[in-house]
Amino acid sequence: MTRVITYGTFDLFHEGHYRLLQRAKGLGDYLIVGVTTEAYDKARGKLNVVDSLVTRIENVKKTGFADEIVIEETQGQKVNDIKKFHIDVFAIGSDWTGAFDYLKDYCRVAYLERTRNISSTMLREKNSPIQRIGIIGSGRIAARFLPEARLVSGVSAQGVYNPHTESARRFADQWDINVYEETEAFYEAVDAVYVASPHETHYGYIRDALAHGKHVLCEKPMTLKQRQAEELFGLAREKGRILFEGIKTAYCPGFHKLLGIACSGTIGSIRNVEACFTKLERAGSRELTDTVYGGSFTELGSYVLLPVLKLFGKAYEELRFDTIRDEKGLDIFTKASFRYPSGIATATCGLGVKSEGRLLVAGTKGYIVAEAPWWKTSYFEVHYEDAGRVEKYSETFLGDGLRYEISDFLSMINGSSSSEFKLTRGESAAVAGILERFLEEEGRPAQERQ
Ligand code: C2G
Repeated sequence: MTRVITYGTFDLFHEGHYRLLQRAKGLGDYLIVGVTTEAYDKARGKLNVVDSLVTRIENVKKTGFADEIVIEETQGQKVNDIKKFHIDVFAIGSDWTGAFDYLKDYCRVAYLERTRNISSTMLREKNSPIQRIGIIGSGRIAARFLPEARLVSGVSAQGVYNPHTESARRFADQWDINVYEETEAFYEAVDAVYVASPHETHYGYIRDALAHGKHVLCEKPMTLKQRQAEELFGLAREKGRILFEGIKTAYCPGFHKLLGIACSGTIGSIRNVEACFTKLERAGSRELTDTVYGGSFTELGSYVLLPVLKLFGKAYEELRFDTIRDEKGLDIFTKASFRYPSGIATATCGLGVKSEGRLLVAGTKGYIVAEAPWWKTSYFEVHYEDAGRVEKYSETFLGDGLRYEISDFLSMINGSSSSEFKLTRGESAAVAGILERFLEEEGRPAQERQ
């Protein structure tokens, strides 16, 4: 009996998949089909999978070609499967020609000609038209966004707007996108907007973009006032548009896994959360010279508040800030201390003081620790009373990580999945409320430009 194996995601099952399975089955007597998990697809950079694993398996089953279906979860699994299932032939589409030659040591490798003019990507684009994203702002963050957006299928960077037209023009040239000098023409040309302008201008731009019926992905901090965040989410709902705050850690697969483990009871009840992120800035940087909106907490606070709010919620009983300021009065190191009914937390950040950037979640049975850069979580450990027992977890974090939030933003626009739970509207508004209170206590209340 000749045993054949093939693998795939089989998203939005189509004729190309059908024909591949049919021919793979024709190569032998028994066909095993490996269907990828979402986590494995994410790890290999395939971000926009629409169908759930269950649906994809069902679709493979329905063809009647698969004698057995297995789940493909990790890199390196193919070799083990081939040995385990005594495989004679490994089959895969010709788009992979050469990529699996290393399996020739274990079985015959067959590259089957790919069916032309059909692909899951094409179907995804047909079902949900490409979202043309316009970028507001042309600084460092906007420059980080573009290469990441290019890796997410289903979005295209349409152009840039910045009232400082010189900067916008330079940016557009560099990235080969359009430049818009008037907001009306800009909104006319786009479906969604990425706001990467200075903090104090976010509110005005978001309101404007929503009023024009555009979806909005806004850099953190979305606003510096809770009431404004709530108002904007209300407006988005009214307009039937997605408003999404880009605290990238919230969408990063490793951080998501860490939260899952923390909430699973593995470390017991959570009693303490300590999050720290410091980044020494150059003396002349905007962050250290803007005496109204600069400083460590407006810059990095969103990151360190995130695990606190995710793990303990928004209903803290006490909040106190301790701050070290520079000669201009700007906070260069800030510690926000929270008291909750069942635990305590600190969110610490610095631009002028260096500390160990780590995330620590302590519970009644053990603790989780993720070292810097935990805000791009790719590795963490779970420790227990028995010092010899350490569980290690790793997760892929590709590039700058913005691709994850862009991909989630897109899924929410297309209605294919809801990522709202990763950072809820309430959590976003709570972050704004904490930043607002901090700025008030610092004697520099936010006055967003309208
Ligand atoms: N395929 C095809 N013709 C198409 C589209 C896809 O023959 N028009 C084949 C692919 O070459 C692959 C299978 O259908 O053999 C599944 O394709 P995908 O769902 O895109 O999965 P893929 O990312 O190719 O999975 O471990 C995963 C595998 O290594 C590859």
